[in-house]
Amino acid sequence: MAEHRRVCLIGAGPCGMSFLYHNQKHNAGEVVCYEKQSDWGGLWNYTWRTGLDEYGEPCHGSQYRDLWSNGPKECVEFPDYTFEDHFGKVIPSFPPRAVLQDYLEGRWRKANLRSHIRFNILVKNVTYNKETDDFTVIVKDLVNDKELPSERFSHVIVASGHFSVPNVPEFDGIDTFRGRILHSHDFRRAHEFKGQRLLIVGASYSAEDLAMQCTKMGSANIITCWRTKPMGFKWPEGIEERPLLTKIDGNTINFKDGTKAEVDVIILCTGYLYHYPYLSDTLRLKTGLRLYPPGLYKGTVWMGDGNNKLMYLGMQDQYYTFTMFDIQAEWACAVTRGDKKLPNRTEMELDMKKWLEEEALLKNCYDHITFQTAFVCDLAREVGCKYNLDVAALFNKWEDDKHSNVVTYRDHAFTSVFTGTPGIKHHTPWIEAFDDSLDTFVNQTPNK
Ligand code: NA7
Repeated sequence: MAEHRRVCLIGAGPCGMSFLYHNQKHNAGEVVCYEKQSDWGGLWNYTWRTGLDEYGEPCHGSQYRDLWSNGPKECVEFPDYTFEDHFGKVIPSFPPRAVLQDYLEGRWRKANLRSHIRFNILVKNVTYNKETDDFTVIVKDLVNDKELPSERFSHVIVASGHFSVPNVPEFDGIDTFRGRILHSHDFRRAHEFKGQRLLIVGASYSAEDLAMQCTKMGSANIITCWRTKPMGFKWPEGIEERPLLTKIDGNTINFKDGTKAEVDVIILCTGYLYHYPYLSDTLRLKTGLRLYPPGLYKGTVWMGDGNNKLMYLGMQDQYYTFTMFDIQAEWACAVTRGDKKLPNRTEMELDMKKWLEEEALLKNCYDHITFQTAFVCDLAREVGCKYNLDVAALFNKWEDDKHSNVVTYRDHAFTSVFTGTPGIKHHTPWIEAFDDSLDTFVNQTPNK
């Protein structure tokens, strides 16, 4: 039995690293962090692999090589470690993947967090022991292909993400398609689709960004199709939106509006599953993508089986990302330390109900931003955070920019609310910027 606080942390991505960060800051004691990948960073740890990893486990990575931030970095900035702190200067607002990864790693390196992580360790089983009010965790050492002796923990923090197990629907006639079919989880390089006619299924972030990336890299033409609601952007030439496909017949795609099109490739941008096979049934969060997944007090404490000692980080649909994960982790860390006392179950249920009722009334992206801002600020209040984390005005401006021009929204400059230093523009408009190296972006050197 774990007689004292001993925390099992699952995942060393931005959420898990924030938990380690706050645990260290409070000198709060033992946290064992298990990470199945060989490096930290979660989804920011880019891999060329798709399908299975080197140990035969499902490949976690969903990042593509050409990814540039689709939101201003000023909306994800840590108040206690700004981009200016990290790079020593102001940089433009929409960095490529490597720049964001470097920023995250800078904060983690500064706090010396690496030694707390056990890499290449897969969590296989987590169960709650009612009699002893603790958890038994079984893990596997992937390098040595060996299950390790089970361990006991007072708390479990699930930070293994929810954008790595693809949701892959079936479509009538898809087995007759003669071209390549892939999910956005397996998309790595847009160059591959140069000159090709693409069908993109879905109408959310991945559909929007892959359509834009592939156009930028020279795809012939792209049709995106939607199920519930079109994205509705003013698309550049070469991209069009149609209602959902109804049937596939060879390379011919039939759509709900009666139109047809010939395509070479189908990319399913159909989202991800919440998939936690290592958790016993009563501990498992079961939800779709929501701003307030039901069953989590303060979006964090699992209410499903009443132990209040299992917490989930970052399970929300996201506008705020790094800062939301960070305040959530700070709050969760305070709960595990006993510094933040949880109210009784009735009060927790009432609190969740209030958020869920508000979530049900949201109508558009601006409402979503207001809702998530309130969620983040509520957690900040709960832990007595000295910073104002509200960047709703920046998010609203970003939505305006994107709806006014989806090609140029990344060319705008935003001002950090924490440093107040006015933002600067990138030397090259995003649509013409092909060099996504850190050096070129940060040092504003021209395209190589
Ligand atoms: P999302 O945001 O979960 O979006 C999934 C999209 O896929 C959404 O438009 C869904 O339509 C659509 N979808 C799901 N199932 C189907 C079926 N069966 N048929 C047609 N369309 C379907 O995932 P993304 O990958 O775009 O974004 C994930 C994160 O990556 C995002 O939060 C960013 O942080 C980056 P619906 O609207 O439900 O009808």
